[in-house]
Amino acid sequence: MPILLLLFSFLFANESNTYWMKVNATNKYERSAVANTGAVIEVVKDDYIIVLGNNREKEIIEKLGFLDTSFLLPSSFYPPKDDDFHSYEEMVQALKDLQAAHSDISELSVIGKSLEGREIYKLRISTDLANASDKAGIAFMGAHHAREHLSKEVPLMLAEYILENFASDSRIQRMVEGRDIHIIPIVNPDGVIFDIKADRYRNWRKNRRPNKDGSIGVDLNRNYGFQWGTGGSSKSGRSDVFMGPKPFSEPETQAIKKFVEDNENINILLSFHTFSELILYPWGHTYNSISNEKDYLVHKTMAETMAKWNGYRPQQSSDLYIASGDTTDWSYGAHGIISFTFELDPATIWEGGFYPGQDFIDPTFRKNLEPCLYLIDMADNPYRSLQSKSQKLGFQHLQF
Ligand code: 0X9
Ligand code: ZN
Repeated sequence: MPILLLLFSFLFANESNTYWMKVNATNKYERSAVANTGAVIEVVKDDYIIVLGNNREKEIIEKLGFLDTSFLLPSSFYPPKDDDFHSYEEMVQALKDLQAAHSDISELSVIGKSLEGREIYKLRISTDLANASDKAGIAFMGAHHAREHLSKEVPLMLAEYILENFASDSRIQRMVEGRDIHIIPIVNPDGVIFDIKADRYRNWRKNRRPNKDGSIGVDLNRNYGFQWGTGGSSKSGRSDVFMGPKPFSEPETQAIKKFVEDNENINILLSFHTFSELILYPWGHTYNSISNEKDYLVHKTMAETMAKWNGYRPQQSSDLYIASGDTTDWSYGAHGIISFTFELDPATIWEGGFYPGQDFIDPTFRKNLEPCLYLIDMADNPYRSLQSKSQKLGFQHLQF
């Protein structure tokens, strides 16, 4: 390792001692073996993957014979030019202001509290809010993972776009009249705050649960209660993919569980993450495809349709690597909701990874707007996506 990098790593080593690793795993089986160490796979290429993990996980990967290069990840300073990103407090204020400016068609509520007692907010958009449960529902959520800051900006901008264009755009107007739209930009407030504490990016992923072994944090995207703990997650609190002591052990996943159970009209769910530019659909816990052929085809077709707008790669989650206990395996597996995970921009770690800078916010939202509107449209009957163009009879979409 170059001496300067070594010095930098030493000075700014992030407190969880995370290693950046280039790993020679070349197929989904080798990638799943790496995921099973408890390390996090962040980039998947044909002939290697980029992995973040602690010292123990690095040692196991080394023993497996897969490790190419590694270095201790420095935690950078939070650059002032990233001010356009919303902190938790700024997000809460933005949601309050937005709701107040459009109070006839939106409602702000708290669906639960985080472990440290912070409120998890949900903005609901619909005309005739008192009877919104009778309409087709859709849920968007962001920031399960603390360091994935773009994943909370995109759902906020979607809410802004819908509310600000309602009066002037007849397509948006029809969507708001015909749908029950739920937007939860920050599922993990404690983690989001911690990741920028003292104006330093900390590469934090999990919530802030003090674990029994003295470590901190449960991976909320390994804590959902469908096929929980069946692969690609860890029993060690020190792992970044710690599954937690039991399914739904965390107040944040409990809040989402209750929200989904309370809103039986939800037919489509989209969970935003970053990064890699992917559209993922269940299953994640098994290499098998969804056995209901129609449901499998709906996910695949919708993912491929959306990919034409945002240019992302559509694929089954487990084609990347096995991971169990994620949001979408549960929302589809336990509730039959057609579910997607978007891994937003950028495509690679070389463009900034989790911290690409604020210039990414606007373009990332723009390329994902049409996919989001398409999902809202399809929420009354996602199986419509399987019909030919002339049969669809939905709201009008951009042509490609
Ligand atoms: O691993 C995750 O939780 C998601 N990726 S992230 O880099 N944002 O952490 C992907 C979840 C998709 N599920 C599976 N690959 N099984
Ligand atoms: Zn994530």
